[in-house]
Amino acid sequence: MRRLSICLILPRFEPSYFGREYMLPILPGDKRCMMIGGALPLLAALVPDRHRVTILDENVEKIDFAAVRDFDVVGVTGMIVQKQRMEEILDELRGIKGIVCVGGPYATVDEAHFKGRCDVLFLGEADETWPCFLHDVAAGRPIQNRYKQDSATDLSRLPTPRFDLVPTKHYASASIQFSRGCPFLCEFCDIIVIFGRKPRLKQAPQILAELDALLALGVRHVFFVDDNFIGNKALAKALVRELVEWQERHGYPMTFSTEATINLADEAELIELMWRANFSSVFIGIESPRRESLLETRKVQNVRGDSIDAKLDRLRDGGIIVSAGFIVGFDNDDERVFDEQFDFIQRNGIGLATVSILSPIPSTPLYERLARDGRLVPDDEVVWFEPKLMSRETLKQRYSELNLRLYTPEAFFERLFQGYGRSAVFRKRHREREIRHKRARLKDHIAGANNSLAMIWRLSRAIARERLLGTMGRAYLKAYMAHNKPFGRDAMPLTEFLALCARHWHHFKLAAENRSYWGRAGTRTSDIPPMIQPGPGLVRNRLAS
Ligand code: B12
Ligand code: SF4
Repeated sequence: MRRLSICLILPRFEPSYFGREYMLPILPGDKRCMMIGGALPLLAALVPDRHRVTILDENVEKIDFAAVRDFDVVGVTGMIVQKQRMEEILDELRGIKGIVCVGGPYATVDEAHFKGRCDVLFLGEADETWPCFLHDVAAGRPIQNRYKQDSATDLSRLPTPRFDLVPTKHYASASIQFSRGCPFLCEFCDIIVIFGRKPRLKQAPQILAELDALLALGVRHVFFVDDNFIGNKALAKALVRELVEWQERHGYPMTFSTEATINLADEAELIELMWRANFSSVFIGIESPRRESLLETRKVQNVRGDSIDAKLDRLRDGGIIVSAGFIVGFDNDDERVFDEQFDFIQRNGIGLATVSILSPIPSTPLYERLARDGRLVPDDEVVWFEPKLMSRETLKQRYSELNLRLYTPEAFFERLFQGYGRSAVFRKRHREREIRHKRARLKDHIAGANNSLAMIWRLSRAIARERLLGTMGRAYLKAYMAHNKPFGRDAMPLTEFLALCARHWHHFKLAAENRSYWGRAGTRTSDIPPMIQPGPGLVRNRLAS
């Protein structure tokens, strides 16, 4: 048996709404990436003990290709937005002596794309195939060029991911996966194609062991990267009960967030438990305020029961901040939908709203339908299908405008504080969370003033670089005085407000750069309404270029 050296690579992301690349340098410390990705630490944990594993996240450190060439096995992961960078990395690795493997969500849905670009392809889950493959390599037995598991992974048998191989201090948060799969049927989603509709889950002790490991490494925020945290509500509830006890036992050292479907709003007991377990926010795919568009895309859970507005109010009253995803470009979307989306997001006080253009991912029912109807346009990187009620150009243009409107400082802070002001219960819980947090992290509390000063300096520098210090600085000050200060003792602490400014700056800059949701630059638009040109700075400069 040979002792193998294995290198696992996560390619760089382009700046995107999710990556918060423009926010990270403003935060205290040296944060380089939003989140520790789930795949590599798990794959590393699945490597038999005798081998040596290295994790290389290009979002945190540069890849030294000369060094990578010496490994026996090199594995590259990636999702669809990393396609181009995956190609570049695989080109660099061409001809190395080690075996080049590719796996992950993109390879799984577009196998053909990787033909000839790697030695071995792993499709779908690889929790069983990956260690078997390594075993064969080490034993000098023949290997296949394509691995696909016969059956779905039993998550209750997964080991604790090797978080110890990751430089945790450079990440704003870590990820833990509790379940895979989702019971719903949204037409554009590849989750149900890759992971199936019956959620498979880890056991609570596994999750607690992962939390212990992360806590020991200094991690203070964990994102549960489930496709739908409440895919199995009974077991989610049981886990959250354990999380409450874990937090109490350790003095509330962590905050949590996750992704869930809107029917969470109908689960009063679960919301209460999540609040007690210190879940600060939940990302929900709201997609559209338009009922016909939701029905078209089979997002039926969003039209059931009372209105989405009422559901969002219940979540807010439970102390949970909702960030949400929206989609434009459905067959039922005409040009009025952009105003409807804007009004909905403002009305419901959704500060962090991420709007995307409908994206037919290969393998999804949406992709199949559009292919059947001859409506796919593979050459277009931003809108790679023919919309029904508007042209591709109009969709791009109106999408850019919508993002710019949503992320003017005025619109952003107005909706955010409107939501904050709407629920006294929310504000009370928000304050309680702060107290919990400060008790748990006295050291951070003492560092609070220093952190605020550091953020003011870093934010000012970032804004000044874009020649927007006057305009944006005034806008932030105005937002603080007009929206936050009037709340008196309920007002957000300065560090939290500054972190919000940093978030706003990230979204504003992305919108101004006219990047699409997928992180690639969208088409340039010269006809931007004057109301969203904040002055002689970024927006006009970038968009005119
Ligand atoms: C966490 C997450 C993120 C994080 C990424 C953090 C990071 N630093 O990596 C953030 C929030 C930034 C993110 C953003 C986006 N994401 Co995302 N994300 C996820 C999520 C929820 C979990 C990923 C994860 O950690 N999984 C846990 C690991 C263990 O699973 P895994 O990666 O599949 O790995 C297993 C196998 O695939 C395989 N494997 C994986 N890689 C490799 C490599 C080798 C060599 C081998 C052998 C095996 C192997 O082995 C693993 C164990 O079985 C997934 C959904 C999901 N369930 O996976 C979506 C998902 C990956 N995201 C997706 C998308 C589309 C996006 C966004 C474009 C928007 C969106 N819909 O959320 C943005 C893009 C951001 C950008 N432009 O930069 C899609 C990808 C579609 C595709 N087929 O490529 C997914 C599948 C969800 C979806 N359908 O929307 N995302
Ligand atoms: S609810 Fe989310 S994860 Fe589930 S099928 Fe719909 S988009 Fe996919």
